[in-house]
Amino acid sequence: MRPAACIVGTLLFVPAARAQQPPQPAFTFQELMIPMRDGVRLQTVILTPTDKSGPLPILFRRTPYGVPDGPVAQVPASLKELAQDGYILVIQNLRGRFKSEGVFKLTSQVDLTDSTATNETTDAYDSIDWLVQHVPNNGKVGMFGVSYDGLTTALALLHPHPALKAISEQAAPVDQWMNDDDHRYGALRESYAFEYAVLEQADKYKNTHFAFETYDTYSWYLALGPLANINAQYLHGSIPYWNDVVAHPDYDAFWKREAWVSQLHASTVPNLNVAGFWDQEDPWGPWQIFRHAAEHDPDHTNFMVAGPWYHGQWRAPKADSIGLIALGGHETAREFRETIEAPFFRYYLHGQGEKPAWRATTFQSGANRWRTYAVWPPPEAHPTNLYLHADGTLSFERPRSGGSVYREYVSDPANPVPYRERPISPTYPGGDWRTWEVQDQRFVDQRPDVLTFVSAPLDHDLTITGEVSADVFASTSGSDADFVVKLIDVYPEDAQPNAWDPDAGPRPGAYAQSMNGYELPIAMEVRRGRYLASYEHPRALAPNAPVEWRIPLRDRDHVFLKGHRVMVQVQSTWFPLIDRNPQRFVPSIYRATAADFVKATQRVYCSAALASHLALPVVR
Ligand code: PG9
Repeated sequence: MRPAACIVGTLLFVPAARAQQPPQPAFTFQELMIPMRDGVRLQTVILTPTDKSGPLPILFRRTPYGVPDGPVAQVPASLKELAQDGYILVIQNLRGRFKSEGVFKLTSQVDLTDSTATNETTDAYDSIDWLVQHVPNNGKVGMFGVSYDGLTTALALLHPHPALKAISEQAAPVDQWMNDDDHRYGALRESYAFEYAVLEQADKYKNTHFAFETYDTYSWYLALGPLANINAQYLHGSIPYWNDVVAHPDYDAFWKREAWVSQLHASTVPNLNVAGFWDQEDPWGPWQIFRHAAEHDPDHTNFMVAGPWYHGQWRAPKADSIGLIALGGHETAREFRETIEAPFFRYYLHGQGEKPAWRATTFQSGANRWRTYAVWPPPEAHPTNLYLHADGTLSFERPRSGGSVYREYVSDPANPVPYRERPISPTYPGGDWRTWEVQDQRFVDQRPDVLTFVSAPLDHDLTITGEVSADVFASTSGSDADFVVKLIDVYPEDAQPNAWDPDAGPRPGAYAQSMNGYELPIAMEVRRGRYLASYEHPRALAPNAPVEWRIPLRDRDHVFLKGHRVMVQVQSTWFPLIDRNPQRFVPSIYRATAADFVKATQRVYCSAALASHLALPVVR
């Protein structure tokens, strides 16, 4: 087996050497090169269960991260529930990765009008065509996978092979300029886009981790300065995907072609979409696929599942907590696989059991319970405005004061707000990247460049189910700016009893391991001023003129419990997650020079006329 790499797909298999040896391996192992329509051959591993007989369905996963390179002794924990039903597992390296021939372009572009083109959709089609003819099977193929493997799964929807009877795309991105891994509404996810491009394009035969020479990557990115230095000092144009990012700052034809989901307008194959509410990489794509497929779904084959998970956590053995946040005794990952995922594939690929009776299932955080919905969002959720007030409070009452009422701060690109507590580890492997979205936000709420608004303790539970958004009226003294909005659940000061002897006090490190006063992010997002009026044609902001910033905060299902408080934080840097906005308008931030980065005074308005607020889908 290939040594475990960092990526979620590899969670699916553990090296045989480290596992306890059962009397016989769980699967027979076969490695083949499957030919595509243009003659390129893709490295493919076929694992056939040794404890099942009869024609079985095929479960197919396509990955850029590597396939097992030897017999798999045991069924991995993440597949135990599925494996009980019996599937031939097929895992394939994408074109240009590892032993697969061709070139890996790190692209989602699919041109269905070009009959000579190859792409992830045609490679899936050709592989399935070959598999059903050459591997004894029951005529039914499923695809599934997390993240890139979810993307290759979802791309099969654009022209599915007739034998493809069910898929589960899990955390698949759909438009890398608009959201998910690489940008948020055009704001570059600097650390991710750079480190991921190196990971996958520095060496065909491995996943490469950029060698930072500074321990705290916050310091490394700050010392790096303008983005142009990435190529000038480190990559020297050697990473094609990074070159594309730099060459296409705006939402141009290149990115619109990458936004493959714009071609999806029907549920073409039964699909279980899976998303994590705290997915630090691809939280948005699955909801878009779900919505696009719902445009035409007469047979009701398009389903949505969302849970309290970081990227791919639903494949962990249990997921009974995320970071410090306990999930009410539920083993949410195991429960998802046992009661949702395995029955879904059992129904469509084995013809046993029943079709899901719901359209969406969520694990509702706060209340910590599974919920099913016949429609999403549920009709009983009503958009309700939660207003930011100039005294730092939050309430459902609209501010009454007229005139120019605001709070302000100075945003300094030379001293950006860290997105998580320093020192910040590289994105991969290991480190704290996976759980940063549940990190206690007290580490920044006293900074002079972070505004905090907080409600009174709630006198009843507040349930939000559906799409959340922020509508902030704000100005900058510069000519470009970012605004980041965070919706936070503040736990009571006595949320849990102290777990230490009162005389001895807490062990070192234990005091911070408590939910008392914890500030748990529920939703966070950024928007970049240059793209407020147009994603295609960036424009400078007029200095000191308040404008409306609509900031989508995605689909949620959360209960702020009685006694908790609701908090909103607003800031203008989020580093190095998001690159620093120079705050002076330049035609392309990739060509900004150090002199372009200037301090700016940001104002957030809280008056009757300019009533900044969050729109919450409140269930009464
Ligand atoms: N988030 C990763 C990714 C998916 C698709 C494109 C680029 C990156 C992943 O975990 O696979």
